[in-house]
Amino acid sequence: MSKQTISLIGVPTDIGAGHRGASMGPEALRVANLALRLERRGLQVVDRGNLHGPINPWQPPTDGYRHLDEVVAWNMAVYTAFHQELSAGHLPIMLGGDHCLAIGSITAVARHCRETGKQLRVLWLDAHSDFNTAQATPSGNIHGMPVACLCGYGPQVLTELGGSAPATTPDVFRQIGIRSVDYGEKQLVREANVGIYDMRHIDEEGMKRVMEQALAGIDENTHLHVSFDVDFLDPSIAPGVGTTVRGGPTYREAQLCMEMIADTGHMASLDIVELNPAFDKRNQTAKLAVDLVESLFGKSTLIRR
Ligand code: HAR
Ligand code: MN
Ligand code: MN
Ligand code: MN
Repeated sequence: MSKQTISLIGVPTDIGAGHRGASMGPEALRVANLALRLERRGLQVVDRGNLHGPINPWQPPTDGYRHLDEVVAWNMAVYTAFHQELSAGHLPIMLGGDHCLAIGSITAVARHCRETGKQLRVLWLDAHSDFNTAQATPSGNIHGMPVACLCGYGPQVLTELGGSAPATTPDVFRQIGIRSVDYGEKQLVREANVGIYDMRHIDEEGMKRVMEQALAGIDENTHLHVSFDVDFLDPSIAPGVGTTVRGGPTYREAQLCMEMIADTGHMASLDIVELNPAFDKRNQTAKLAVDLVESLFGKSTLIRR
């Protein structure tokens, strides 16, 4: 079998976020040697450089959304680039950028799945469930809305980014690490029946059982997409994000989570988002993210099983 090719796609924007600085995420991940670390795992890595898009005008919301036009422009660029890499048989990694960009990446993945007859599963590693709507959002920040948009709840320019229908449905999602859901958002995720493994669930059952449940049913025909919002991690180890929420997974819990995903052998695309170097110290959060991504690609602490 030929070497798996990984394509890195930088998306330097904070257009959907409530703090400036996630636009510096792609470079922080490069400086933390993401490409070299993956190459050392025997993978072929091509860095496609950065996508381009509108500047952040830093405006208040209109009709419940901040920067909707700019968010659409950036997501169209992500959608096109991601789909191109998937069609070429590559494993794309989006270097975000804030989490609104997952609308573009996952819309592309969903299209690729329709074209190849694959079953989509999305693991959403995050402190937040990102299921807000214009009515429910406390902020208008679209990085709090991507899962809702992907499931058809949101402005048509985002819900139909890839054509005439929503990209996917709530049943493909498994959310891990959730501990901050807004009032109206909570009703929405309940109604939509999104698969949520919140921190309470992780505390009570342990990361191992939670991951067994979240990964259940994955088989040869599954395209597994991992959307890794760095604020998933406990802020004591990952301060370099815009929206820290205490009470997240420890280093060892996060590592186990990543190793169990790697063990499936079916991860076929990845987002690394919400890394914000403006809040970081000595690039430690980028280095931690790279370390955990190595685990996602099979670096293991196991001696033998
Ligand atoms: N739920 C809040 C809002 O909608 C905060 C969302 C923060 N989102 C992220 N991505 N950082 O998960 O404004
Ligand atoms: Mn494929
Ligand atoms: Mn998020
Ligand atoms: Mn988050």
